[in-house]
Amino acid sequence: MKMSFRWYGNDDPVTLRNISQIPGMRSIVSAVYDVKPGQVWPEESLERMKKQCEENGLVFDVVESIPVSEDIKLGKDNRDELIDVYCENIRRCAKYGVKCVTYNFMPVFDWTRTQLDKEAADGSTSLVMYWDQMRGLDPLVDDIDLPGWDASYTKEEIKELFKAYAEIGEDGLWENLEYFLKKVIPVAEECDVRMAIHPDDPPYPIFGLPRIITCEENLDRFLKIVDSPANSLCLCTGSLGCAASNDVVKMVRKYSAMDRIAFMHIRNIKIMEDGSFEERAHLSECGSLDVYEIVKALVDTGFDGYVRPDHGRMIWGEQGRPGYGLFDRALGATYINGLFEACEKARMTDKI
Ligand code: DNO
Repeated sequence: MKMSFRWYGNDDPVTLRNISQIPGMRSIVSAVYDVKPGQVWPEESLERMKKQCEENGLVFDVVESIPVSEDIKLGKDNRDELIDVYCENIRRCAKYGVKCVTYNFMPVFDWTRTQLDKEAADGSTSLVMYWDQMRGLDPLVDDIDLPGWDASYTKEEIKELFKAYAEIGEDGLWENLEYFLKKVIPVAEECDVRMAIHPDDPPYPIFGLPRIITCEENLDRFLKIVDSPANSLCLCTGSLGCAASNDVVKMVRKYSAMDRIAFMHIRNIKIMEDGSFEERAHLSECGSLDVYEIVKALVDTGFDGYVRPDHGRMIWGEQGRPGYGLFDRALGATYINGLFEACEKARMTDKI
């Protein structure tokens, strides 16, 4: 496996130097942040990113994300032009050494939480989604300011988007995803890039918007649309794991054995009785997921893709981007590295 770390570019309080000091760190996961979604990424930005990473002994070979415009997800008339831009961005990333591109197909907004700084008994803070904070919120009435929520929409625009998604529903979203994949995956194949779809986070409808990358049945359906390693998963344990019905270990084992996981996001969550969840430290004993079994499933199936320690808590007084501080993610990386080493050595011994 290739250990990686997400970096938000030069505005990130976490520096490449910091990241390079984490033992076993290899790759940088980043994106071009200086242009709007739907625009072509300047080659200079990619070139600069590659160079900066190399100067710090790191490889820039994973992109997260090239965002998919709402008009593509909604199947609007202008989607072909937007998909052309998308493909051009894949080509440009490949030119600068990128091997894996992460994206999601979630309507309107990305991950959803109700609080970013919930304090635990030990004074650390983390992201949570509590149903009692969620209920009662109505995006058509309230000014929603949730993480992952694009605050740049006006209320009118939000209304239009909700209406449009209600009209197409899940079936329409699947059709539009299929249309997108059939255009984009051949380009990724040509460029030797693996596209990695991120599951919906959390993996169930929010505010009535359709969500489809949610469970084993739907992941099977997704992978069959274009049966190619270039059409793969970014298997995010914390996103899929928020639905108790998802058997994350089973999913990891199955899709890794099929060589359809390009990227692993590893983190732990604790599912509460009412289905709410809290992000926790990476260790198995801290949450609902068995991280040892997840890593073992990867090792048993010969996984050689990218791994990153996903969201960390804020600890030791660190201030920064919620979920993306240095300290707890570095602890996560070290823990995950330890699990890999142990599982790999045990496997070698078994073989002898
Ligand atoms: C959250 C991330 C997601 C992810 C996108 C991929 O921290 O895992 O925002 O980057 O969904 O497009």
